[in-house]
Amino acid sequence: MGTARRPPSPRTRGHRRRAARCVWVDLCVERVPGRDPLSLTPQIRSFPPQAFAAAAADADAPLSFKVARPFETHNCEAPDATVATTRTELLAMFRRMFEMRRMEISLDILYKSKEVRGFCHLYDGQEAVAVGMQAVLTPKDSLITSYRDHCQHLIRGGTVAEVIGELMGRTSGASKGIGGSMHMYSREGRMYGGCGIVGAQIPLGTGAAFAHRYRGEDAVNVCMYGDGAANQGQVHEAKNMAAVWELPTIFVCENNRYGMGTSTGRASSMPDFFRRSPFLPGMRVDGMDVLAVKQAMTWARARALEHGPLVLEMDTYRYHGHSMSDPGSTYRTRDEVASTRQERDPIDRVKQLLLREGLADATELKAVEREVKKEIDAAIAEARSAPFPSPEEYMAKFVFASPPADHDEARGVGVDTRWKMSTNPRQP
Ligand SMILES: Cc1ncc(C[n+]2csc(CCOP(=O)(O)OP(=O)(O)O)c2C)c(N)n1
Ligand SMILES: [Mg+2]
Repeated sequence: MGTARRPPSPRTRGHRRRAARCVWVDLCVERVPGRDPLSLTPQIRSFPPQAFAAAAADADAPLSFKVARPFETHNCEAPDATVATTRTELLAMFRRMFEMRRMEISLDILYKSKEVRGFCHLYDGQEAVAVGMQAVLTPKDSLITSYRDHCQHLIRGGTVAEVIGELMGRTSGASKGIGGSMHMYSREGRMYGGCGIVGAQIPLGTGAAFAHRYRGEDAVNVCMYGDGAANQGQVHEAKNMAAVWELPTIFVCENNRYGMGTSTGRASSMPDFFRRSPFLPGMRVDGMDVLAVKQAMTWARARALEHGPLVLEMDTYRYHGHSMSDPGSTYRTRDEVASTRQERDPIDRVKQLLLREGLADATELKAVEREVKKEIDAAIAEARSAPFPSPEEYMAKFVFASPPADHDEARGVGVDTRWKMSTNPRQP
């Protein structure tokens, strides 16, 4: 590794910090009105606000709302509790979250009718986390997450058809139908998965943040993990390195209150995940409030670019069980799930806000829901008509190794690098 590839030394950090500060000023300029709500970039597919094309002339007039639950912080000051938004953005957030909910419920049905097989981890209940983040992230930022990744693919410019196609094992899927539910991926959206090994994405995300800094990009990495994964050793190793190198990493811990059937109270000796790393700033956010997530993310992104890593704990809730094999009712009561739906549902909260403030009426919102349902049905139809990957094209290439033509000379294919095909007793 040459000098140019070394991480920033303490001596160069000041310089980089100053560079990052200028960058943020530029981003602020770029982020003023004119930008479509929740869109990443015209090149990347994202939610088109056509449903609201006929919106009132003042649809983009500035509005502000105070978050209901204060931010709790560790090692830092909290951002302002008043969030700036517009009617257009709120409608877009409502539509986007409804789209995610409908997609996940449709996948549940497709799974039960065996059109989707394999692993399947649904995101319903947690939509506000993804959508609040989407309102802030730019195309240059990158994101990596666990196996609960369908909606993260959407916020990085992916489509519902790609998610459904992937789960149905079709070539139209995000990973060409060979990855399945846990392996969404989008190079153009800088969405690096979709990781099945609990916690494995955290060092990878830290590496992506290193790459952003190394290349001098004005970008952060959003590194997402669950409350269960928070107890993994590699999380702490990665956070330490991110802190030493002042990497622009936003560690987002989605605390949905349960791991794979175990509550945080039983599995974590210290379930205040935002306080877990004494050396990192941390903040707990109401992850069922999309505006609170947006505000937290705006603050976190600016801070990470200027000062390096921090932790956001999103206090959220998962309606479905851990995966399709978990009914989700053996370690929590039905009452708990029902009362969370009733009192904290992220979609209902935005809907009520829109209605209460006279920003939309019930008929308008119903029309949005109808439009989304049609869109999801069309994505299912598209997936059904797409081909399955052919074994020759995919399985032989990515799953099974075939010996190279000069296999007798091939080295390094066994545990012993001196191993040769001709000495393999299994070869005829
Ligand atoms: C290294 C490793 N250990 C165990 C598992 C099995 N496993 C899969 S998910 C999970 C729980 C993770 O819970 P959490 O991080 O809270 O995420 P959530 O499923 O709630 O989104 C476990 C133990 C795994 N996939 N990888
Ligand atoms: Mg969890």
